[in-house]
Amino acid sequence: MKFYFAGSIRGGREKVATYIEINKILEKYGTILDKHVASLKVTELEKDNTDEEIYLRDIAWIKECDLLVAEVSVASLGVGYEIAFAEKLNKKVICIVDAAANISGMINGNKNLDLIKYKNNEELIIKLESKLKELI
Ligand code: 6K6
Repeated sequence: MKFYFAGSIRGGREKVATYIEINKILEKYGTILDKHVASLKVTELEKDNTDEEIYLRDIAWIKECDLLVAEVSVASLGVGYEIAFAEKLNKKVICIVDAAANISGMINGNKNLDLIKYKNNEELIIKLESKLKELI
């Protein structure tokens, strides 16, 4: 199982600790194509890539993945774009959101997406593992 993980970068890194927790779970079930999104060193890891190179590489990885998992608590143009792109390709998409976040209506209202709402890390882990077992 190949995963693409989407999480806010220039939209804000407030939820990076949650991205790291999600990536730990995904690694139990398959390979994450883009590990840098959940890294504390993303700026350093990507410093030699132009935005055009990043865009072309990320689009290719979304085409390659079996499942896109997006943490959507922090509003991000890039994450929204990636979700819509994956949906158009008929990829499976799981969105994960902090129950206290002000989630976009374009995600909350799209019943084509699997949406996991969590109040704490324990709940997130239980719900994500259960969803992965259902889909894989
Ligand atoms: C690092 C620090 C600032 O800019 C960078 C390099 N930029 C990116 N590197 C890797 N992936 C990126 C970058 N910009 C956007 N993405 C993709 O879009 C990732 O796959 C994320 O899921 C999403 C983040 O979008 P923004 O709009 O929050 O940056």
